[in-house]
Amino acid sequence: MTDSFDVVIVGAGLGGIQMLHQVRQVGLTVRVFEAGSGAGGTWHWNRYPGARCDVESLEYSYQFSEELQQDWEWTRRYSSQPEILRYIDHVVERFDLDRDIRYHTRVEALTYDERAGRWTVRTEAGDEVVARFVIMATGCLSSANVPDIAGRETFAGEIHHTARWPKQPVDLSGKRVGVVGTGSSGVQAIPVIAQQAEELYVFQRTAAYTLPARDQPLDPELRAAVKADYAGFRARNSAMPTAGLSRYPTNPSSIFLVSAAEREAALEYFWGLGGPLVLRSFGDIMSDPRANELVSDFVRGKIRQIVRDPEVADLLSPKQPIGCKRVCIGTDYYETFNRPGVHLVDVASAPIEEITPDGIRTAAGSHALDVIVFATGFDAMTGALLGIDIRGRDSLSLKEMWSAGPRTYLGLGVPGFPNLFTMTGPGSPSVLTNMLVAIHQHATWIADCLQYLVDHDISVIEATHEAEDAWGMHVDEVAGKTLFPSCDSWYLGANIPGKKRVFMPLVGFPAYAKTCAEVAEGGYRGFALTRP
Ligand code: NA7
Repeated sequence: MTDSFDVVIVGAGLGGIQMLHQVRQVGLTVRVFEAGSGAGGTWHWNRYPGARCDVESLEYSYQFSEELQQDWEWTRRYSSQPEILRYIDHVVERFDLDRDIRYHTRVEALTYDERAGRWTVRTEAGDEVVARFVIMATGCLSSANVPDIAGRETFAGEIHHTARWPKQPVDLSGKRVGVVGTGSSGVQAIPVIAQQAEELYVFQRTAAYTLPARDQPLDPELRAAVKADYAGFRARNSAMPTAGLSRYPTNPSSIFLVSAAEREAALEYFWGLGGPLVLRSFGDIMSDPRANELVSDFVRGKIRQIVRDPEVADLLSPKQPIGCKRVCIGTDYYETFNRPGVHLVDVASAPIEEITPDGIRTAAGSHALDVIVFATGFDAMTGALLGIDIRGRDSLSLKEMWSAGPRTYLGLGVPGFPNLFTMTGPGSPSVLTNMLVAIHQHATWIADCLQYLVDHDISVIEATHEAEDAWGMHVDEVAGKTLFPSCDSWYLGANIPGKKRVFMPLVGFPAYAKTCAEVAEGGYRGFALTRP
């Protein structure tokens, strides 16, 4: 007989495990399927050297349990991947979550049976369960982008992707290593790999802005002050557009209202604070291209100061507006290019043509390598969802429905796909915020919604087409007021060949959270509710 649950959750990353905990509190039966061998999602897979969160640890943590946030002791300003994984394991154990999670189980297909009002969930092994509700907690950055470069299979050495890094340590000492990609993952891995490898070749297509993390042991006074009022700290962060770092509010002044000396002093101050804070030095950086250019130029000046070879400094200097692609937060990134044995290879002017048994050949020449590391990112926001054959009413395929780009209502529901929730889905703030805040808001909203459906004897909830249309226009309109759509980025799907260019996340957390709350208070406006 096929197992049946009230709720199936797909994914046991940070989203899926909080969701599991909250679904249990509603009193529903639940099963979680996870492809990996353990919980953690992003933090389970991204074990590459130097992997570290770029959101401060006091903020990149759960807020659903006061005891948990009081008990857990973060050790650094930014947590390393192993520390976050230890935290996740602790949460799984503390809330006894493992008993409802099936690991090593990849979901392959979801099919809605309209007559029964149930989803059939099929796994790669061919097993099936049925569920009334399905919650997709598949993550925004989980479907690794492996570039289709000719000759990959002929390479005589090892190839690794940062997002599929082996559990056992990879020995790079004395090796000639090539890293392809200079986004956040490459920027974190490159300085650490440079310390181990004999020779390091960095294949850069687009230079990214890397801001110094200024990671350090967590200040015990700050930790104590936050713990003394964690709820207040969370509330203040959630009131910020990016749902974080409320200790350093954006200077609202226009950059053009200050003298050149004042501008320089403000930029130096925010640069010195570390992390992404330089983007908070003036109010018009993300809306006025001329203001943005002044800040971009300030960072380019820093690169010229740090990197000794002017040609290398020039190549490392980004041309696009700062913040348009996600800024990278690094430690000793630019300094690494002063090390002997570290070579920057410009694959914008001379693209990679092929992988040979000996290494990588670009249009300008060949580089002999023992190990290739792809730090080439993800099919973001939609990749993991569309990697599953999801069929709603009338066998409608989500993949077909989203062929012109993802469309949702609130980033939570899709018309034609009843009782299916997309946690941190496209159209919600997700990756433009601290993901833990986005996860908390969605897990709480979905759990409250399930409670409402149970209490009101409602069997089916489904976003309406009207609500979805209006929401899509809203997401576009808000993005259009910013510089985000002005360069190629994974926010737009521009990193994946053939992917439709649509700006996927919603800019601005507080207004979004307010709308979601109003939708719920209004009896789930924009959703059609059906009683049996
Ligand atoms: P990103 O930010 O998407 O970076 C991927 C990098 O790989 C980027 O520099 C790409 O260049 C480069 N890339 C991708 N494909 C190729 C090919 N075919 N040839 C050369 N270079 C290529 O992914 P990350 O994993 O670093 O970070 C993702 C997020 O994780 C990050 O923003 C944080 O939120 C955490 P491009 O810019 O496309 O020219």
